[in-house]
Order: sequence, then structure tokens, then C-alpha cells
Amino acid sequence: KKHPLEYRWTLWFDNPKGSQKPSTWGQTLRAVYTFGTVEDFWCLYNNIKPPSWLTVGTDFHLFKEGVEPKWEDPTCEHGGKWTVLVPKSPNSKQVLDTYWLNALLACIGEQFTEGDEICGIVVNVRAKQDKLCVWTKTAANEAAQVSIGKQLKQILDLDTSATGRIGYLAHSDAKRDDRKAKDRYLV
Ligand code: M7G
Repeated sequence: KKHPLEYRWTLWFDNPKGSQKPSTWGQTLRAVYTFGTVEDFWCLYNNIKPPSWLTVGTDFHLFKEGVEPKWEDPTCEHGGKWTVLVPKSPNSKQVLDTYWLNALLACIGEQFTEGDEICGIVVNVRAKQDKLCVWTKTAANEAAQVSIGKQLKQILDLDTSATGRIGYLAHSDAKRDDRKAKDRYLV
């Protein structure tokens, strides 16, 4: 008998640098697989490449079933994201893969005390530095976001000093100000 998870989750994949470069963001975003048990999660995990193997420009998203990994999704639209940067270094591939696995386990295992706030997680494979993001539902709820940010740092075993700070960006701010958007919260 399989062991059910609290929520069902969908893995999404995006590689906009593939054959047809899209004119609109998200056009190449694809839902890959949906699962709701521990066993099906491991089956998926064992059959996909870790993020460090993916080509630059690629994204993985793990979101609750029915939630699209887009600002425009009704569950995400008033939310935002915590971003953990992974600058290139001799061991950054290993760091990225470990962050990804630990973030996956934290989501599906309901490790965040504000589990209802979690929309999903994203890994962006980029030339300069990779990123791991946690998307949440209610950017205006500072207490919940700060709590999730602190838990994320513990889960990923991040530096607790000021230099190891992570920022929370509201999607509405990102939409309006693009690259100039400022973080709402820092932990
Ligand atoms: P990114 O993929 O978060 O970071 O956003 P990257 O620079 O490492 O690739 C890059 C750009 O993609 C943004 O500035 C937006 O123009 C666009 N974009 C990203 N997201 C997540 C969305 C989204 O959810 N909706 C829309 N419409 N555009 C997005």
C-alpha cells in the first residue's frame, strides 16, 4: 500500500531556449507529472536529472496540483517568493542539487508550519548563478512569510549571519518594477 501525502503535487519543466524561442513568457512551460504518494515521488525523483545536469535557461517547478507556477495563477497572484542564490563555485552543482532535494522534501513532507501558504518551489538554472525559490500565497502576511523564510534557511542549512540573508519579492512588485523591484522582507 502506498503512503499518501498531505497534498498532491505537479512537476513542471520549462526550457525556453529549446527549438522555438517563445514570444511570451510561459509558452514552453509543461506539466510533467502529478503524484500524491511518497512512493510516486521517489519514482519521479529517480527518473529525472538533478538540476545541475540541466542546460542553462531551464526551470523545474514543483507546485501543488491545480496551481500553475505563474504570477497570473489565482493562488499565486497576491503572493511572492523567497529566493536563495547559488553563485557558481567548485561545489555549486552539488549545493544546488542538495537544496533542490531538501526543498522538495520540505514541501511534500509538510515541513513548513504555514503549509497552506506554500504554492511551490522553483529551481532556475542560469549562466551566472542558479536560484532556488519558494513561492507563497499571501505577500501581505509578513509574519507568515518571515516564518517561512527562517524555516527555509534552516531546512537548507544556510548561513544565519547577515551575509547569508535571503529576500522575499512580491509578484506584484516584480510585475510592476521588473528588475528594479525591491524585496519586501529579508531574513
Ligand atoms: P525569472 O525566470 O524569475 O528569472 O524571470 P530569470 O531572470 O532568472 O530568468 C525572468 C522574467 O520572466 C521576468 O522578468 C518576467 O518578464 C518573466 N516571468 C517570470 N515569471 C515567473 C513570470 C510569470 O509568472 N508570469 C509572467 N507573465 N512573466 C514571468
